[in-house]
Amino acid sequence: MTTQDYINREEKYGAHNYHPIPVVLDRGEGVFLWDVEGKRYYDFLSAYSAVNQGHCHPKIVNALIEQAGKLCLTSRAFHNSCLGEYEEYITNYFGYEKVLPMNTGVEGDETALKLCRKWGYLKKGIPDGKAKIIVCQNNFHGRTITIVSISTDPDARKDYGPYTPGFVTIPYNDIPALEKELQDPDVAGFLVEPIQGEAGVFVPDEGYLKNVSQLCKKNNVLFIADEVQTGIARTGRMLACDHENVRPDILILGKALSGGVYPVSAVLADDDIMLTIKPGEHGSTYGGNPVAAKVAMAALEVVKDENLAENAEKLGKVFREELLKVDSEMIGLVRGRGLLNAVVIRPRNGKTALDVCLKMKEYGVLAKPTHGHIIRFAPPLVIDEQQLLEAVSLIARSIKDFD
Ligand code: IF1
Repeated sequence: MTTQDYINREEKYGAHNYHPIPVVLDRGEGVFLWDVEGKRYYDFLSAYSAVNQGHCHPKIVNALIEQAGKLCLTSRAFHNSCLGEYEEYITNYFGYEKVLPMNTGVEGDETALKLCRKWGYLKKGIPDGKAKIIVCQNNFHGRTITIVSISTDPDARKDYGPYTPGFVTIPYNDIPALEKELQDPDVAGFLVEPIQGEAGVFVPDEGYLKNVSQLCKKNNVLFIADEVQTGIARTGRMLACDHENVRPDILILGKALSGGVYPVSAVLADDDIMLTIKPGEHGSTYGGNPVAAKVAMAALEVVKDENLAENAEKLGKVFREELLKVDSEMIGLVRGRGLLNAVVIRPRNGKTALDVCLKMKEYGVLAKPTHGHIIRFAPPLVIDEQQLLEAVSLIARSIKDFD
C-alpha cells in the first residue's frame, strides 16, 4: 500500500473531523518518526506536547507492558494495588494534598470546573446555580460541549449550541479586566492557560500570573491553571506557572503526563477544594486505572531523570536565536518559552504557513500550522543540540525556498 492508499482508506471509513498533513506515520523513536515508505522525519509537534519524553520511551513502554500483563482495569468499584502508590507519587511530585485521576485533558478541565463550582457553593457560599467562572478569549481547553461553550473560536463552537451558562469571558493577559470581573461575589474561579498554546503560543507579560494569583486570593476565587499543554517540562520549567513561582489552587495536567503512551490526565488540589466532591458525585470508568498509574509514574520519572525541563530551557533559547537569524520576509515573529515556540508566517507570493509545512515535510521535519498563519514548533524534549540545529537548518531551507 502507498501513502495515498492509506489516506484514501481513512477518507472512506473515518469521520472527516481532521485534515492532516499528507503523511502516514508507522514508527516512532525519540525525536524521530518514520512513514510507511520508510522516510524519517524530525517530529516538531510531539502530538501537541504529549510526547515530551520522546516516542516510545523504553522505560514508559515497559511500564505499560508490565502492568498490562498483570491487571489493566478494575473500575473504581474496587481498590487496586497501583492507584494509591500513584496518588502518593504525583501529589508529592507537584506539592498538592490530593489528586483526582482522569484520562483526557478535557476531562481534566471538566473535572476542575465541577470542583470549582462545588467549592463555590459549599465553601464560598455562592447561591445555588449562580456560580460564575471567568475564562479568557482565544482559550483552548478541549472539545466537550461545555468546553466549546467557553471557546471564542467559531470553528470550535459553531452549531454546537445551546451553550453551557455560567461563564464570563475576558481578554487574555489583561489584569484590569480580571480585576473588574472579580468584584462579582458569585465568581468561583478563573480558568487560564499559563501560555495560550493553540492561540499561537501567546506568552503573557512578565508578572501576569503573579497578579492573577494575588487577585484571586484577595477575592476568594480559585486560580485554575490548565497545564495540559504547557506542563511536564515543555516550557523550560516543570510547570509554566513555575516561571513566576505561582501555585494554582487547581492544577490540570494531561498529554505528556503519560509520555504519549496512554491517555492519562489529573487534577490536583488541596483537601478544602478536593473533598467538596463526595463519593458518587464524580467518576470515570478508566480514571486511575492500574496501567495509567504505572505509565504516569514512569513518564514523570523520566522527566526528572533526563532533566527535560533544563534541556527545554536551554535548547528553546537556541531554537529562537537560530530562527531569528534566518533572513526571510516570511518570518513575521518568533515567540515562545522553552521548547514551546511558534513562528508567525507572512504569506509571500501566495505561499502560506501550510506551504512551508508541506515543504518542511519534504525536507524531513513535521509540524502543522495553527490558525492559518502560525506554525507551532514543539519537538520532544529529549532532542539534543545537534539534532535541533539540523532541524532548524531544514526549517530555514523550507522558508528560504519561497523567498
Ligand atoms: C485536538 C492544541 C488543539 C489543550 C489544553 C486541554 C486540552 C488541550 C491547553 C484537551 C488539547 C489538543 C487537542 C487536539 C489538538 C491539540 C490542540 F491546543 F494542543 F493545539 F486542538 F488546540 N487543554 N489540545 O491544548 O486535551 O482532551 O485533547 O486530551 O483536539 O485536535 P484532550
